[in-house]
Amino acid sequence: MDKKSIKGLFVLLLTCLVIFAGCGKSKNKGPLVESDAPSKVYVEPGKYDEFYAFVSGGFSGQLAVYGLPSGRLLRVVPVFSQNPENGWGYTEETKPMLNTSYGFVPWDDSHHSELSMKDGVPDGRWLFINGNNTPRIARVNLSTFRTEEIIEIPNSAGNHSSPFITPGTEYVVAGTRFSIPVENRDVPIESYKENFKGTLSFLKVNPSSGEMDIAFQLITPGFDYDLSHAGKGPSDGWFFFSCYNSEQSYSLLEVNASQKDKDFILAVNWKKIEELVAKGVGKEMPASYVHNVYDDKKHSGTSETRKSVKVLYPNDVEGAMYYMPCPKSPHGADVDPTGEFIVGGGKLATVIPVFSFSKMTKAINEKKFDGDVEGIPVLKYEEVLAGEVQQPGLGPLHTEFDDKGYAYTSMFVSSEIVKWKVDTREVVDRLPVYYSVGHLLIPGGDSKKPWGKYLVSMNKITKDRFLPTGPELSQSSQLIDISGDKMKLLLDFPTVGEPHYAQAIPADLISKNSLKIFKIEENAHPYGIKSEKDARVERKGNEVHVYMSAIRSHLTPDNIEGVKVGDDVYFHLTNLEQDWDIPHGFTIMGNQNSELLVMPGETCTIKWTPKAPGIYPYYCTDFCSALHQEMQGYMRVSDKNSNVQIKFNSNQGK
Ligand code: RUQ
Ligand code: CUA
Repeated sequence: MDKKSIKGLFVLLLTCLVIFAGCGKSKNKGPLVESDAPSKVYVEPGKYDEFYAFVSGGFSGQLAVYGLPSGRLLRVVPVFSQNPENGWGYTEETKPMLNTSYGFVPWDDSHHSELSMKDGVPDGRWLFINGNNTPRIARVNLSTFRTEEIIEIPNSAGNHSSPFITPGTEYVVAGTRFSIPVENRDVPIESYKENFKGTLSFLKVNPSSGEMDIAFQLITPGFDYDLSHAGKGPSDGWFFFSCYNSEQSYSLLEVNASQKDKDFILAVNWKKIEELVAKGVGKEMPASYVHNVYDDKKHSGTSETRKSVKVLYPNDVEGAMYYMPCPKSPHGADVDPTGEFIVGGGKLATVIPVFSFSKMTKAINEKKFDGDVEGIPVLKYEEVLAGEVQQPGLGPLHTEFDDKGYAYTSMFVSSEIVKWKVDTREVVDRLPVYYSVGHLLIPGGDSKKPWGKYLVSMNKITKDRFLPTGPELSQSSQLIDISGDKMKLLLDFPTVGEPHYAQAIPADLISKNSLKIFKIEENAHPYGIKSEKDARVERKGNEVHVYMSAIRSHLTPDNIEGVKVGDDVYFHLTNLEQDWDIPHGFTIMGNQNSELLVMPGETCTIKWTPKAPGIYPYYCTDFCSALHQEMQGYMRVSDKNSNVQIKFNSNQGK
């Protein structure tokens, strides 16, 4: 949610909140839930949830995984931010994953999680998530729940309309929120109109490995490209990007970018552009961006810099891009399950415009244009509009769909979810949420076949929903039953970071493929060992490599001598366990790095540079066994000039 741009209305909302909060010391904030609500969210001990929900972390930069309907937090998957809890971004193996053309970037702002799809339906293989600040897209493998790829997006700034995907996971997209000079260079900001451009990047996804590669980049007028969704069914082959600031202002946007009555949704015929590119249209532009891949046999990431990107301008792709006028500062651009309707969420609009794909193609064929922007024709609003949802509420942002022909739109300002019928656009139900919803999710809710049943409202303001925890409150999500005619509130649950978008999928599509261990015989880590007897310490100049094993309940070697002040010591810890859920951890006194948390069959490396002579205990940090506290060892560090030789003990003969 772009809070600033709707400040005025927001103030109004706050006033309402104040009035609301002040109007009673009642303990019941909002409607009481119905008496059957507890049984609908209660997941018996030992039983599993029905859905996995993958919730973007917003400013945490991570991805959180919850069970629905319980709202239980199952896991936080580190993506763009370092995580000392398990060493992500601290270990030698994972540091390359956070490399960018700006150097090592330990944080990002992740807004949208998007599941891979097959035939327009989430298939549970991968999850894509955007890094908003340092433009990147990450891919998480849903059998390991680990980030295995991060690719940077050149010529982009504020990678917000991303990483939405096509129905067959052919492409993920990355549209820039901030227009900037392409290529980026030193120009006066006042030269915005002349020099600043938007870019929409299409990344090809390898169907077997999932690996991404920037296929082409469209250079577009200098607007703010906010959100997007792919067409499906009849509209498969098209992509729809909402954009605001068609005023092209570069200061006081909350006022200056709200001047026009309508901004746009940009319709892009990617299939047509794909054909043009195959014919050689477009040109390579020098660019520098980084592609990082994690190999789960080598248990290591590698980072590679790429040097050019294929760009196309509007006049290269004539007949493949059209602007549809959309009231007013649109945010969400959502396509219904049939693929016929495109819903715009105008943050400041009083209606929800619903565009018709068939009318759009007709208008294109009949050239029903209202001029153009830098060569991109603008279609006439009435010619592409199916109709408007009247009086939906205030501040429509995002729309998801159920399996019964209904749409659900989040209303930030009036703080409610509004249910309406897609084909008639008539509002049939509304439910207040607490408070100020941003995105909402329905399992499969942006796909061809939504599973429906639940809706999660991800609210931006928590206020009085939970016990106070000082000035900072965790964000609140609300689970809503949408199986009947009327929406019913079931549950509030706190979430980590600041969730923006999230997606959910039936549990068995993921759980059946979930990996339990890494096979030790497949461990191809260059410093990995296959058994305790291979454990050793080697000196190479001032580098000391400790090939260490961990297995209940011993770290081998557990005594090391001959390390000197100023040495770079690399602890390569291999967990020899081959049993599910038996990690071992590692740390050493004074370690100015994170811990290691090593899964069965895996090898991880932490670098340590001792600064003073002495004895340094190390130990396993994960309570792995009855003798976990015995899983310890000593490192002797000698003076720089000492002649103590490398010496260590192994566990042989024990
Ligand atoms: S969002 S402000 Cu409404 Cu998707 Cu990021
Ligand atoms: Cu291994 Cu505790």
